[in-house]
Order: sequence, then structure tokens, then C-alpha cells
Amino acid sequence: MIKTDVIDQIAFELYEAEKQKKSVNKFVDAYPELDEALAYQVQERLIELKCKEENTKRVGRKLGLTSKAKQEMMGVHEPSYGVLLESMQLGEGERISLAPFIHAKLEPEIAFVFNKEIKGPHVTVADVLTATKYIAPALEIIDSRFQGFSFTLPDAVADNSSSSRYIIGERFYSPENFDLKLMGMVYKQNGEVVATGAGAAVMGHPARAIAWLANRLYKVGQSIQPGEVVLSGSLSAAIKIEPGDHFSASFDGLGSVEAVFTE
Ligand code: OOG
Ligand code: MG
Repeated sequence: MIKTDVIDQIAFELYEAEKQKKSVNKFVDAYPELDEALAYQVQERLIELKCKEENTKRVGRKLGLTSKAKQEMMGVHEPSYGVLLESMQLGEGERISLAPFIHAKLEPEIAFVFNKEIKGPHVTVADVLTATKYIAPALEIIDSRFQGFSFTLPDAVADNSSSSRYIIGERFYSPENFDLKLMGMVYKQNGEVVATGAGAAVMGHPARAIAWLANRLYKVGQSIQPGEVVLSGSLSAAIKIEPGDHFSASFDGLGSVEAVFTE
């Protein structure tokens, strides 16, 4: 198959898998040519398709696999990124039905919103913090389109880094008064602590994950735009969501964000 056909074919299969709620096998076996660079082209095609079919638009990015906990959980040892669409955002406090998902999991994250462009190739933690308008606690629902949540890095990249929905807490803070590396986090499911962590779990500093993203985007001629929201990646392993679950992620000084799930 010629390259553009491979890109179209994989993007279409991933689009259909999400729509039909039917997981698919990893693509790397059927398409050995699927390397990281080609996978980002598939992701781009998938996002174009979703924007058109679902009448939505891009609002930001997400980072994936930026913590050891997540890398070990998935057996992948490099970060990835994906695109956030307007249609993926849920409001805090709304009851979330699990009906649209294949096998959703939930992750505690720190969200960043920017008021300046961040452009590689030499972005530092200080550059990211200077461009940050505010930070907020966030939860990300991930829902890999692959069977058994099993994939290689290129598979996950093509699948828009397993992104599905996200919730941003409704209190926003300037990053100035915080040391994000040392920011403690408590993650609870139905009142029980399921993970604890600190910002440093994400590449040593959550802003370092954003810097990595900006420097990585430079390679494909892109940058982080003013107004965009970026999820910096889960601080802990993702937890499988069951109907009736109530989750909260509390961050030192930022307060908490909560989510309640139904059938
Ligand atoms: C890939 C996406 C991981 C994160 O925050 O680490 C991710 C996956 O594990 O399915 O969103
Ligand atoms: Mg995530």
C-alpha cells in the first residue's frame, strides 16, 4: 500500500473503533512501516476526520506517558502527545455515563493554559512557566481503541494517545506561587486513597513535559498556541472506571477535581 493509503486506512479504522465501541488489534503487526513519524501523520488525519464528522475543533494538547508509573504500566518508555478537541471536555459535577467508552480509565493530571505562544526547539521549564496563564487540577478519561489496552508507542500515537474526555477543575491559579515539582497529590476512588504523588512524577517537573511537547512540535513545524489547554500527563497509574465510581484528585494548594460515573 502507498503511504497515504496506509494513513487513511488506519485513521479510518481508529475512528470507526471509537464510534462502534469495538476495540481493534495493534496495527504494528499488519503495518510494519508504522513508525512514530507515520503514526503522528495518522493522528493528524484522525483529528481532521473527527473535526469534520463531529463538527468540533481543536482546543489544545495532551501529553501521555510522561510518568514512570504510566510508562511501566504500558511498557512504553517515551512520552507521546495528542490533540484535545472541544467535544472532549466535560464539566465538573456532571454525572458521566460510561456508555460511550470501550474500557475507560481515569488519570489525575495538572492542566496548563497559556497566554503566549510556546515555540521550540529550545524551550525550557522557565519559558513554559512564563507563558502559563493558569494551572488547574484535571482528570483525564483515557480509552484506548486497542484490545486489552495493549499497544506499542506508534499504535498509541496513531490513536491520539488514547485520549477520550477531560475535566478541568473550576479554580485557576497562576503558577508563580507554586513549586510544581513538590506539589503533592492525593487520588481517591470511592473515598479510598488509590495513589499519592508529587508533580515531579511527571518528567521531574510538569512544565518539563510541556517543554518536551513544544520542542517535539517544532520538528513538525508546530507550536503551542495562546489560549490552548495542555494536560501534562498522569502523575500515577490510570485506574479502571466502574459504574457508580466517584473519583477525586486533590493537589496541594490547588484544591480538587471530582468525577462521578454512571452506567
Ligand atoms: C496512553 C496515554 C497516557 C498519560 O497521561 O500518561 C496518558 C495510555 O496509557 O493509554 O494519557
Ligand atoms: Mg493522560
